[in-house]
Amino acid sequence: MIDLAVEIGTIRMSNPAMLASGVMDETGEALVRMMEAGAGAVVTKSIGVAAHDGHPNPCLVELPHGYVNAMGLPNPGMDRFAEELRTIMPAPAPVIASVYAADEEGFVAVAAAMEDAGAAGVEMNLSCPHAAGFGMELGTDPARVRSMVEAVASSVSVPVMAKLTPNTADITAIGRAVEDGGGDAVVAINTLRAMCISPEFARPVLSNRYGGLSGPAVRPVGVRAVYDLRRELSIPIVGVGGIETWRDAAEYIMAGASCFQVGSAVGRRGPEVFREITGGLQAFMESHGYAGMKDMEAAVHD
Ligand code: RRO
Repeated sequence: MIDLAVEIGTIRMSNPAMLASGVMDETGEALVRMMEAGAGAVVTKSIGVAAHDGHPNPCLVELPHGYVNAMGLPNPGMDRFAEELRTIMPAPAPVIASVYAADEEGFVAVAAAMEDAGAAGVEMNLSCPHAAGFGMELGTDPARVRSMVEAVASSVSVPVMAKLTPNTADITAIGRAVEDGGGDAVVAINTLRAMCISPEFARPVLSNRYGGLSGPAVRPVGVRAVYDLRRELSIPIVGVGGIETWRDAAEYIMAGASCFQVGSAVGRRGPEVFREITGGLQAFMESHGYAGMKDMEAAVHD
């Protein structure tokens, strides 16, 4: 059997399929369940300095080819979540803490609390498409991105990744800012800013009006983003957006991703999706003569 192991800095994964932030990742128990289902690593729900309620319902719309969500960063805050993380340490697979904040100081505080609680890496959320003062509002300005990544990368010793938004004219400019700021990897992509309307009620369905589109509908956008980033960056890329099968994962890897994340598919198909994807990838790689992940990475680039 082909060994699917991958490394992002000091984060060692037995396989390249990570749980994406925001799905089945709010408690230690849920994170361990995803590891047992075959995830090579897990990313937590985005955690901030203080507890946050999130948006009122309705905050999720299910569509034939994906979800539109506006959860609104619900989380218990860094102190309470650090306690939760400690209950599962040492964990059977690496836990990467997704962190959000409004400025450098906040990012540094949450990242340090998560490292202290046992997180093997930090994923900076610079890309939530519907959170005033957070996420994509900060993550579309290369100078701000560089400054925030610099602040976190120089204050923790675990690898620092930054999750990018596709809602920008040139994602590679943001990727370059992450690399220049000392980030260890970029994660592409977060959700696409979207809206659903109820004709009967003549109003938007989500209480927040705007939400983020995920699932199979966004996959070609994510694959294109990874392809573009690969042409410009030297740091590893984590591909995410609409991966449900081994073929989808292979697209991202061949576009230039070192590993990938699975989010909506866990909701749409269940946690079994991790073993389905990694098993399928192994069979494909064997039959097409790929020796390991590095061998297949960026295969479509000249
Ligand atoms: O919590 C959310 O509403 C949310 C976040 Br933090 C994010 O990064 N992306 C998204 O689609 N939803």
